[in-house]
Amino acid sequence: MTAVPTHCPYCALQCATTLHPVDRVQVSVQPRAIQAFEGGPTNRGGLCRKGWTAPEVLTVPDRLTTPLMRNAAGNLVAASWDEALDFVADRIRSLQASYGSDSVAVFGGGGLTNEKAYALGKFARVALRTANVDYNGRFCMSSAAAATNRAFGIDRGLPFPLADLGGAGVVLLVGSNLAETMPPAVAHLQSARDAGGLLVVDPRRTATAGLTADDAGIHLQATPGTDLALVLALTHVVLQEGLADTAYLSERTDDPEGLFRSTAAWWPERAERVTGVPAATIRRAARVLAAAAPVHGGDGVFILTGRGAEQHSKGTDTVTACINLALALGLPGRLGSGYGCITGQGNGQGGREHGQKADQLPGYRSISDPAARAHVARVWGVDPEDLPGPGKSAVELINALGTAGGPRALLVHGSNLLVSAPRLASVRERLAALDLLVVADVVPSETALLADVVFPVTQWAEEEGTMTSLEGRVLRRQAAIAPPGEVRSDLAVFAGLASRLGCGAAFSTDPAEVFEELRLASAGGKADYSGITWERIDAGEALFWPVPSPGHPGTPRLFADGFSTPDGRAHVVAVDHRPVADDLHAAAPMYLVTGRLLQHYQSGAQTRRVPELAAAEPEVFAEIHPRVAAQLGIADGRPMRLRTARGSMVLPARVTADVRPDTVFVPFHFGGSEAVNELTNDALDPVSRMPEFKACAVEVSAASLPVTGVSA
Ligand SMILES: Nc1nc2c(c(=O)[nH]1)N[C@H]1C(S)=C(S)[C@@H](COP(=O)(O)OP(=O)(O)OC[C@H]3O[C@@H](n4cnc5c(=O)[nH]c(N)nc54)[C@H](O)[C@@H]3O)O[C@H]1N2
Ligand SMILES: Nc1nc2c(c(=O)[nH]1)N[C@H]1C(S)=C(S)[C@@H](COP(=O)(O)OP(=O)(O)OC[C@H]3O[C@@H](n4cnc5c(=O)[nH]c(N)nc54)[C@H](O)[C@@H]3O)O[C@H]1N2
Ligand code: SF4
Ligand SMILES: [Mo]
Repeated sequence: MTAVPTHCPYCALQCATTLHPVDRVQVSVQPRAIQAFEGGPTNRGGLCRKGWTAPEVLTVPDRLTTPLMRNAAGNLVAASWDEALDFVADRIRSLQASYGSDSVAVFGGGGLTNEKAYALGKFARVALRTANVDYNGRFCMSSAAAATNRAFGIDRGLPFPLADLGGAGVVLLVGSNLAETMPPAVAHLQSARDAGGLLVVDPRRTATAGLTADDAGIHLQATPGTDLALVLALTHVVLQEGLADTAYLSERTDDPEGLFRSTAAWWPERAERVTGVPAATIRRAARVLAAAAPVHGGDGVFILTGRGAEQHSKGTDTVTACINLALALGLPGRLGSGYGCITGQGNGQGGREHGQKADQLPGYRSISDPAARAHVARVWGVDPEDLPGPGKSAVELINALGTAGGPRALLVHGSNLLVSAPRLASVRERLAALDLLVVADVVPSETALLADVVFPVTQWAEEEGTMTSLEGRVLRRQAAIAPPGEVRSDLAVFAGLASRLGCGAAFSTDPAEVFEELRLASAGGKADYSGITWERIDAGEALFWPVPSPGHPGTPRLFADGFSTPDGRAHVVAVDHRPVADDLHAAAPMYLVTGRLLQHYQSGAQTRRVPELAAAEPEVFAEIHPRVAAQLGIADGRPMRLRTARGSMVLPARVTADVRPDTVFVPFHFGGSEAVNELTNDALDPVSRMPEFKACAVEVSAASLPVTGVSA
């Protein structure tokens, strides 16, 4: 076999790689510079440590290679595909006969290819006829998606190519640790750093915040959960000091007055009391932002949000405040400026466009829109009346499992809920209350180990398909090797179950065929893929959606001529600050903040199995400030206890001055007794239904117990 051009399996940067098969089951990987759109390739020919070691996951010793079924003794044992599919189809049929079609739920993932994600949504709506389908993007992108839909009428994480950052005078990163979560992307921050314009809002001095050193920018080390107040104050200064782009505001937004009103009360001294960021620093940051804005002849400003700003019960409003700041500066739709959200998962963007989300149909259509239903029903060959309506969002779906009237069966494709969902004690309880749990995965994840039936599925280097990067660029994933053992695509699970359930609609197991159908289903939708073909991508075309016809060049930059709202203007939504849902009190006087490490990916199901990565970060820990550690008698490397309203956990301390004194930080990549989601809060954002992973009150104490252990 020859070298195969494809992309990294992990994050949304989707670094281009070349795979060289070394034998039947293993590949070696090299970075590849892809034909770029103007300013240069997104990864600049680089890979992070996870990308370099990704081939290891193909041959981990416990790779799933046959279907597994739980036997009478309660053990998972090998089974044939026919046995496993027959069993699952029988159980689904009898549960739906007793409890109705909504009694079977499906949970998808933003790591699935577009083809898999599309087939999953169609399978849920057409074969199961259930409203209950949602996915882990609810934990990830949903607040930014809700805010951008509200303001711009469309949600494409970056409405411009990443390389556009390359010429900017200022990049403001709100709650993003880009240097650890997408290391090759840091190259695009250089021009802002050179201009002294890298602004980073993070309660920790992360590797990214560290890039502001030596006058390269400003680290605004705000109190967790206070970004909204901070951004309102930045906007206040821009407006009060006459630095706003007033012509832009009146031409391109619907309510400049509303913007003034909603920020009028957020003078910097007031924001200082809430955020801990000195008023003088807020003023300085606002002036740096304005000086680089196009209206003042600057080199351009990008405002970007990450999960640190979004994973809150007010995440949608925080992103809205960032968009309002961008509007005040006249950025969105201007070449070399803009607002964007940094999508996380490999196909986090495409995964939210083709129907895995409870309220969506392919092409980013609304499942409540009669015209959208009619279009998609026609492509699927079903009656629009037979399509279910919107279902429950991820956390609400999990909380309903096994309750009276709630789903009694759950099929999981591409998520390790038992590590990554908030408030795990309740997740465990809800999963245990199910009559049937089916998990498709590549490895025996914590969630798969709890299932009644496990399907072994293909991963990146073994499959064909497409992924949509954080820029909205559609990329090809190509197979370099054949899958091992009895491994099949998720597509085979959907097709095998659909036919056994007597579903008349077509479920192809050929991803190329599925993509052709996705093109039709997305045609005319916001995320219109109808002009994209695998051949065009393979020929090296840089195709950013929408691509509404075969001859269309794609849309690298949105909003140049108007926004996707009915009146073409950006909608100003007035928002105000509010506290964290589970805020500090006398018994829990510090914030627990969670997030990522460079070495691990998500629930760690894949990266904890890579020896080099596991050796680099073998176990969970908590970052704590030296002053507080000393007060509490906690020494570096020694056990400390964290207690929140959800549970308590003992873990080793990593004493570091990089974290605010009122904050402890714990990575969420570890399972079992090391899972920090035992402690996190599942309070939801009212608009996006995003849970508040990023901040809750915690009591911290020294512990004498052995390190790592969870108790209620
Ligand atoms: N190494 C690695 N890379 C990844 C992933 C991974 O698991 N590992 N996952 C991918 C995915 S799916 C995603 S979504 C992205 C996420 O990428 P990021 O958003 O960069 O990642 P996080 O570490 O979750 O959060 C970013 C920062 O938010 C800070 N933070 C916490 N609370 C607050 C707050 O209230 N306000 C502010 N301003 N900051 C706060 C944290 O200290 C953290 O440094 O990464 C992608 N890339
Ligand atoms: N406390 C806390 N919790 C968080 C976050 C946080 O910042 N803090 N971040 C949240 C965010 S942003 C995200 S995105 C979620 C992610 O958390 P999860 O949803 O758990 O994501 P992964 O760990 O990527 O899980 C993907 C699973 O799918 C498997 N897999 C890989 N490819 C395929 C495939 O093609 N098909 C199938 N069927 N399976 C496949 C992998 O082996 C893995 O077990 O975590 C969320 N949880
Ligand atoms: S930055 Fe993301 S896509 Fe690039 S190599 Fe690392 S994990 Fe893979
Ligand atoms: Mo994510």
